[in-house]
Amino acid sequence: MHITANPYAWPWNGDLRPDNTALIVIDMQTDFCGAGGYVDKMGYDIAQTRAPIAPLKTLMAALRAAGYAVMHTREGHRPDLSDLPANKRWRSRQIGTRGLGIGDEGPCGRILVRGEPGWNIIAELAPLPGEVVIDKPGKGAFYATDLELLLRTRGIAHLLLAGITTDVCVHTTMREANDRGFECLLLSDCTAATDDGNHLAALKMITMQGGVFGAHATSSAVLQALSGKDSP
Ligand code: C5J
Repeated sequence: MHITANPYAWPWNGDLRPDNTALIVIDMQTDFCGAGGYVDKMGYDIAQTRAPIAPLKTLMAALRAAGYAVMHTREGHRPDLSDLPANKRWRSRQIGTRGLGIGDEGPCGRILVRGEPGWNIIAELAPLPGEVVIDKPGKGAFYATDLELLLRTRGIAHLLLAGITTDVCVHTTMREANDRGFECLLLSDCTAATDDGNHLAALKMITMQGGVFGAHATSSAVLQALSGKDSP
């Protein structure tokens, strides 16, 4: 089975099965798409980062019903900030309301700190009991986590990537996964950036060199494939 995608029908080998493919939903946390969260306090428009919520909800339901694994990530740091590099904290304070940065107290609790309200995955896309949730201190979901071990143990070779933001955590994770040999498909309407130009550039980057990091497709192309209608 293939999914209609750009720049090639995905996956490369047509071997798309529920037992070798997982959806990874990246950082759909209040801090990135909720009122009063980190992205909101930085002054970006959360309407952009909320755009993937509706298509993602539909896609997650369809994939779960078809037996595909749905996994989630959360970016966040330990309450004592011992896993927060000083330069990451400093840079995060250079923009936003009153210089609030990672680890500081905001309207949704301490920004990007594990256990705080803003760090939670939004209720609309909450993980189901038993689904994998990866807590990551960095932008990529493979760095300093057990994600690769979990995927390899389950025999997952293909990754559907969604969540926010396209140009930062989603792209970093896609690049990390690609270097590890995972076949990646980024779902263009199930991701978003704080800047639309960056979103479009991130999609374009994927298509270079015959699909340098994999491919991208819409969630409707995935739904079509799940319904049994293969791409040409
Ligand atoms: C950022 C993310 N943008 N989830 N994190 O800092 O993309």
